[in-house]
Amino acid sequence: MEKDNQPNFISYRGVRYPKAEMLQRSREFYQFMNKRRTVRDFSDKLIPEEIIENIILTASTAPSGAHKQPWTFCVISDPVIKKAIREAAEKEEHLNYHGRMSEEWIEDLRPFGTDWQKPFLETAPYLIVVFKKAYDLVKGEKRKNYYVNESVGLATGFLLAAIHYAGLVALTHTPSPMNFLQEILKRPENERPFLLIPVGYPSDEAEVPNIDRKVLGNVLVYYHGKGKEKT
Ligand code: IYR
Repeated sequence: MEKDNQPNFISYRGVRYPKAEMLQRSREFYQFMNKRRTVRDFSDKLIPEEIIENIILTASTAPSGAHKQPWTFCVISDPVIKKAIREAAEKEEHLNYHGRMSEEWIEDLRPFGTDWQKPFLETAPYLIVVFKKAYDLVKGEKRKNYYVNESVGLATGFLLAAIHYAGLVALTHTPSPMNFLQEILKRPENERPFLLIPVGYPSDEAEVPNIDRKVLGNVLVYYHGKGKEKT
């Protein structure tokens, strides 16, 4: 085989810590992440653009199928575009809340106090619209992407963690259907909207639902063999 076809590897030792420090770091990171809450009530206070850029750089470190990084993050601060997005989203949500969603769904949403009105789409200083790229367009030619939903979901998870780490809040908003985002933002045909994420500070009066997370026993199942040693 030609040398050019060989994979190009470089050494990697990772980041390593003594065991006690690992334990402490893992506990502290959990405690920090457990403070993240989805917020729907935003302040209009501005955020430096560099913070948004660092958050998106972090999101873009996520693993992806064949390292294709099949995502685009559109950052909107233009009040005219925010208004257009709000109007289009509210039109769809009005239909959702008045017949398109099942009674069970409406009932499941009751604890969150949501309705068809989405003022945060204009109040939050930035809207980040995550697009997934079903395929890449390289000089007009289609190039396949792999595990696109998994990849973009992972990147969005990293994005939310980075937003929290910066001391900001976000809402993972899913207006449905959301093809209007592709039109308003004039995205190319290979991009499809994935999530709409308002980012900012919580308003001074912000409240969140009084809900708990599942305990470990309800999300973790061990399969220890007989030979398991406690390390
Ligand atoms: N898209 C609607 C409804 C909605 C659906 C789910 I699942 C939520 O967790 C929250 C809301 C809306 O944005 O109101």
